[in-house]
Amino acid sequence: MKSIPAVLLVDTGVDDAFAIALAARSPQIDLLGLVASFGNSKLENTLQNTLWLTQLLGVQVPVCKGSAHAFCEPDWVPEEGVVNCHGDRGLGPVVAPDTLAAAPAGEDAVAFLAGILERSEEPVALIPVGPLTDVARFVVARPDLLPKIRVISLMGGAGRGGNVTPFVEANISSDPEAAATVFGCGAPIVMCGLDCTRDCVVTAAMIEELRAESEGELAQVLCDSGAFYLSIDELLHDPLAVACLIDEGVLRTEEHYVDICLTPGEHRGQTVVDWEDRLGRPANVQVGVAADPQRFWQLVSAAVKGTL
Ligand SMILES: [Ca+2]
Repeated sequence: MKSIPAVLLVDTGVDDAFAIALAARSPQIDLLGLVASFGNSKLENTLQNTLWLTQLLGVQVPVCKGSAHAFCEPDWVPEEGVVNCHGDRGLGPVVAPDTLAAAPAGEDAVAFLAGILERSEEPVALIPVGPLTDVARFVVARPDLLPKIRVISLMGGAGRGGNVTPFVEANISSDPEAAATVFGCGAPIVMCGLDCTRDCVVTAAMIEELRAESEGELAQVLCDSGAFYLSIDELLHDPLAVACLIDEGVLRTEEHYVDICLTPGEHRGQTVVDWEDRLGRPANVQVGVAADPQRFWQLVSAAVKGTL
């Protein structure tokens, strides 16, 4: 299979770190760039984490500084000291060095994405695994480049049951207006939401087995971060949005019309799926409904070990 040109948009984040390793090491993905935004931690942390991971992976992939806040909420600041499964700085107990050899690309995310899509002969897959802010900014600024988007394979959303509220998933909740813009942009969308990432269970025992089979600093960082994160939430969400491009058998999807709820309250940011197509509107999303956990972990664990 020919490799797929792709840009990964991250908010690194423990599960983002595994997604970066998978995208960078899979021979089926030609990783052309990374964009780091706010999300699992504030922008300065997610950017530093992303740069550090590319250094540990030994890949020369440009990293762009993305958005520090949501599309329509310029005053948003992350809550300090909130204990979550990503820890204070994004990688759980592991902290990226303050000084790194790599520096971010000197472009705004819109110009960065436009340059990559313009230079690519083939349409490029965008893989957002954090808030959809930078993808939304891009499709608004450069609708002329929509035909150069092969697919937007995103981690986010939930057709049935959320993780921020009973209805809403975290990435979409972080920037609902951006999500509404992206879901309505007309590019092909694959939604790896909680409906399918709930199948991507990774246990502490699986991480320890992986640690025993791996060598090198990257694997150590991923296993240390992963052990912390999985002790709180046993689901490794983000790599599924990458894995489904590498192996179509990883994900089962259904085509449906999906809308984003923007009404204030506990439904704000809900991905409302018309499961029975009652509205009769054209489907805009391939909704992931189930994942194959064995095939998923086979890819992710091989990426960590460097045996893909
Ligand atoms: Ca993420």
